[in-house]
Amino acid sequence: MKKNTLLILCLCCFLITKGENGYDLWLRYKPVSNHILLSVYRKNITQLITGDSSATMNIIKNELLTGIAGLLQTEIGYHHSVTRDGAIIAGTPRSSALIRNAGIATQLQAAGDEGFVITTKKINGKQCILISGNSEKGVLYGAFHFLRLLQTEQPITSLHIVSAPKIRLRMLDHWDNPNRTVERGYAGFSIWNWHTLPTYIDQRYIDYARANASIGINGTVITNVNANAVILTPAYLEKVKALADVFRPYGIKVYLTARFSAPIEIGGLKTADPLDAGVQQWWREKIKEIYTYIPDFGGFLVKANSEGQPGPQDYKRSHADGANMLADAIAPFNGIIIWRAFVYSHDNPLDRHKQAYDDFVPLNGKFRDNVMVQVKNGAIDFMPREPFHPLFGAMPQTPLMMEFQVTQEYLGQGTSLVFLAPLFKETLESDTYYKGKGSTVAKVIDGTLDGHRLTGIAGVANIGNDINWCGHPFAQANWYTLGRLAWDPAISSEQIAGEWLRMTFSNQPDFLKTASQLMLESRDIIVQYSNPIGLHHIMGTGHHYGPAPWVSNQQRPEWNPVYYHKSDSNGIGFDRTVTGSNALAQYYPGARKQWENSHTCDEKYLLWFHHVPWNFQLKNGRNVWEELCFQYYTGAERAGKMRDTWNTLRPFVDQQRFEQVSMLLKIQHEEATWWRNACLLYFQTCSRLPIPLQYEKPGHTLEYYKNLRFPYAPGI
Ligand code: BDP
Repeated sequence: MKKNTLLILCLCCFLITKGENGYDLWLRYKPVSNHILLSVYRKNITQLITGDSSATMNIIKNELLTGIAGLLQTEIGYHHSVTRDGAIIAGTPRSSALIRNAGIATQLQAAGDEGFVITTKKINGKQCILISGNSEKGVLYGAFHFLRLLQTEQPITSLHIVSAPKIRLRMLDHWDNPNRTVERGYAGFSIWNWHTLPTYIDQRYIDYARANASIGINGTVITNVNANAVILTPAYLEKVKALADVFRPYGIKVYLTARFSAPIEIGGLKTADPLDAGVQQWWREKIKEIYTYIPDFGGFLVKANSEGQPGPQDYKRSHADGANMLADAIAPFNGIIIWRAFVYSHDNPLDRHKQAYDDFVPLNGKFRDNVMVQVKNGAIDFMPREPFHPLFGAMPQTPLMMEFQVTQEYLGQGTSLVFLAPLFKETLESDTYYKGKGSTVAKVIDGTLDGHRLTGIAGVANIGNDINWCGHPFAQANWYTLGRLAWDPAISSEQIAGEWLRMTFSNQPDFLKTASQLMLESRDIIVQYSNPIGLHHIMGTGHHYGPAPWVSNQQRPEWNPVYYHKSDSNGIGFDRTVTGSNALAQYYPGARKQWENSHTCDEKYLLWFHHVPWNFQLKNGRNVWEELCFQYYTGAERAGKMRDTWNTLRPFVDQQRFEQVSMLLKIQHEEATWWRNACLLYFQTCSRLPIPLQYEKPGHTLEYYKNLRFPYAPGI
C-alpha cells in the first residue's frame, strides 16, 4: 500500500471512530446511502432558484444548498432562470414570478399563512420541483420538509404535498433563569448567556432557531415560569431584543414570562392589584416599551397564584381579572397572554387533582379574545402516565393551549431513554366526550370543536448548553416530537420515531426496525418500573430524582408522595370516586365510565382513581400486590434488555454516540432496579406480603434506599 493511501485510510478510521457529538441534531445532511436513490436525486435536483432576496430567503437558499451538497455530495448551482431539468424553485408568489405563474394558486390557498406546497411541475418545458408558501416562513418550512424527504430517503419524482399546521402557536417554554440555571433542566446550563448579550451572539442562538424552524416551532418563551422581573428592565430587554432579532428570520417570535408583582418589584408601586389604575398604567407603559425593542413581541406566559408565585388572588381578584388586565394592555400590539392553569394552593384542602378545574371552569368565557389558558396534559403534573386533564372540554368558550413537558422531570431526567411521542399522543387521542364520542383532546386543542382561532401546543424545553443540546442523545427526539406533533397532532409515534432515527442516525432498515421499537416501548417501560398501574408522584422530593414513596414530612400535604399513593395496611391507591375526592366528577360521563368502577377501570389507572385492598384481583388473576411485584420486576428487566438491544446496533452507529447511549442505558437499568427495590420494599411494609420467590431479592434494605441523598441532583 502506498504511503498516501495508508494515511488517508488512517484518517478515515480516525474520523469514524471519533464519531459525532450530536450538535447537528437531525440536520446532519450526511450522504444518501442508497445509491439508486442517490442517482435519482442527482438527476432530479440540479439547480436552485429562489425568490427575491430577504433575510429568510437567504436562510432558505443556504439551507437548501448546504443540505443538498451534503446529501447528494454534489454542488448544485444557484441560478436565476430554469435552464435544465431538475430545478428547485423556492419562493412565495410575491417574491418569485416563476411561483406566481406556476398555476398553483389553489394549492397555495390550502396552505394558509404558514403552510407550504411542494410540487413537481414542468416550467419552460423543464421538470422542476416547486417549494412554495404564501409567506416566506411557509417556504422555509417547505424547504426543511423537502430536505427531510431526502434525509429519510423518500421518492421525489412526483411530489404533490400541501401541508398546513393544525396548530397556530407551536412553542417551546424554557424554564431558564437569569443566572443560567434551568429549572428541571438536565442538559447543562441555559443556552442564553445573559451576561454577554446583547453584543455577543452565540452561534448556538442561530442554530437553535434553525433547528426549531426545521420542525415548525414558531414561538419561544425564553424565561422560567417562576419568573424574575429583571427580564422586564431595559438592560435585559436589550438582550431579549438581540435574541428576537436572531429568531425573526426563522419565523420565531419571542415571548416572556411576566412576574405578576413586577409593578412593585421594578416599578416602585405599592400594589400589583390588576384593578388598580396605576398598575394598569404601569403594564401599559411597560408593554409599549417592550414593543419599541421587539415590534413583533409575542406576549406573556404567566404562572400566577401557584406554588407561591404572586397573582391576582393576592388581591382577591380572579385569574380572569389578572389575565384580562395584561390582555388589554397588550391588545393594541396584537400580543397575547398565555395564562397557566397549573394552580394549586396549600390552603385548599381539596384533592390537588381538582383545584385547577374548580378555579378555572367558572371563568369559562370570561377571558379576553387574546388570552389562552395553558393546561398541562394531566391534572397533577407531567406524570409518566396521567389521565388527560379534565379542563379539556370544560371551557369551550376559552381557547386552551396544551402544555407538555419535553424535559423529563418525572421520566428519568437526563439519564433515561424515554421517547415521549406515545405519551403526548395518549393525551391527544383521549376522548373527553364533551361533544359526544370522538371529542378528543386534540380536537379541543386544535380549535375544531369550538371554532377557536387561537390554538397552541407548548412543550417545556429540554435544551441546555450541553454539546448535544439535550444531554441524552435520544432526548433530542422529544424536542423533535414536540414540533412535529404541534404541526399535526395526527402524526403517529411510529412515523416520528422513524423520521428522527433516519435523520439522526441511519436509514438502514435493520437499524430502524430495532431502534424504533426500542423508542416506542421506552415510555411503557419507565411507567412499569417507576409508576405502574396508576401510581404517581412518588419520586424523590424536591429534585424528583428516583423513588421516595415513603416521604411524608413535607410542609404541604400534596408535596408528599404518601399523599398520592395512600398505601397502608388496608390497601393502596387514591380514591377519586364518589366515596373519595370525587375528582372523577370533573370528567364527562363517557370518560368517567372507563374509570369509575374499580372492577372495570382501565387498569393503567387503577391506583390513580381507586384505593383497593392488597388482595384486590386484577383481570389477569393476580392481586394488587402480586401485580405491583410483576410490573416492577418486568419493567426493570425490560430496562436491562434495552441495553442489550442497543448493543446489537453498534454496527450502525458512530462510536461516540453509541458509547454514550450504552453508558446511559446502564445507568437507566441501575435506576430501574433501584425504583423496583425501593418501591417494593416500602410498599411491603404496608402490604406485609412477601415478594414472590421467583424474583431475585432486592440488593439492599429499605433503610439503605431511604438514606440515599442527592443534594446536587440537577434541575433544581
Ligand atoms: C412542576 C415543577 C416545577 C415547576 C412547576 C410548574 O416541579 O419546577 O415550576 O411544575 O409547572 O412540574 O410551574
